[in-house]
Amino acid sequence: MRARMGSIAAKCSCSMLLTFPIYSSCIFSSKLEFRRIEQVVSNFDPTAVIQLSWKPRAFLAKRFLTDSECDHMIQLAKDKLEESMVADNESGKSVKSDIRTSSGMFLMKGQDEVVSRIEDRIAAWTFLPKENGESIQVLRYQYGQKYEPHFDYFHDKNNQALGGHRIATVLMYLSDVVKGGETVFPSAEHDGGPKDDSWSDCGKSGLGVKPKKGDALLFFSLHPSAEPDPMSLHTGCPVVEGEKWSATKWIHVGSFEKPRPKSGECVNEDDKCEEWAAYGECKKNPAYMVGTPDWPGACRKACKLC
Ligand SMILES: O=C(O)CCC(=O)C(=O)O
Repeated sequence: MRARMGSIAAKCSCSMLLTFPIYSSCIFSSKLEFRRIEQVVSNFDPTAVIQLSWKPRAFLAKRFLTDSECDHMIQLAKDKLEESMVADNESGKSVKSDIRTSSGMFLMKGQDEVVSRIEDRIAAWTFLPKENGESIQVLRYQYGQKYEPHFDYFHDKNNQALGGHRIATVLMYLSDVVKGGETVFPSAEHDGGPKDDSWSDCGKSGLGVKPKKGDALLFFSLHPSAEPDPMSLHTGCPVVEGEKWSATKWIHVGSFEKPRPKSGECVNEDDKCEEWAAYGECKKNPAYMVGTPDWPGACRKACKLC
């Protein structure tokens, strides 16, 4: 596969490559960039995608992530977990709630090469631009922890200000779970047929997906008309035995990038940057404060980088 892609790319002009969607960023700035894209392509096997449902639109990609990619994301997250939050339906503010009892943290977009490659692969699969995605949230569910039925599209206007509604979600399973932790769509048109006792009771309550390390679930929260799809209601079932690790990428209708300072401008993007820098955050939290060449951090001035 890798060799074939290489030879196709070598023979094609950029405009020809544009007709081959996986190569939509065909303006390879360097050989290295080409290799990176090639790796994205060779690590994504479209024949391993199963259509689960049309109402809601839901698809499962088997072996979407390698074991080492799963382990890497867990490693990045495991010392930084905090109680998960939900968006309040009226104010849109993040609040703690019994509805969602996992713990988690957000990685930085393009935090490192592995994360960046996974984000490229998500864009290649969904045909949705990378810039429309939020940063990946890594989640850990321990015994009994769950996310009760909810929609991923928002009910408040504040959370739609940047990028509009969430159109799709890619949920990546980073671990196997002994029992429970299934993702279930209770309002789906089909329930996926009979289920044996390897499923939890919650897992049996609708169209269910068992967490399997490396697999990824893609579902759309909006219809192609951009209206919310109530059938996209979904739940993360309580873990009955074992532990569940997952990583979520929410993708919006439009760009989710905050307007960046013009190039050359040396500013802090948050009033608290100087205070955080004084507490040593430039060293402790470089991904946010300093960033990477592709995704400059929010406090480069306070960290004395420009
Ligand atoms: O973990 C799951 O199965 C569901 C997670 C979920 O619904 C979400 O992160 O929006």
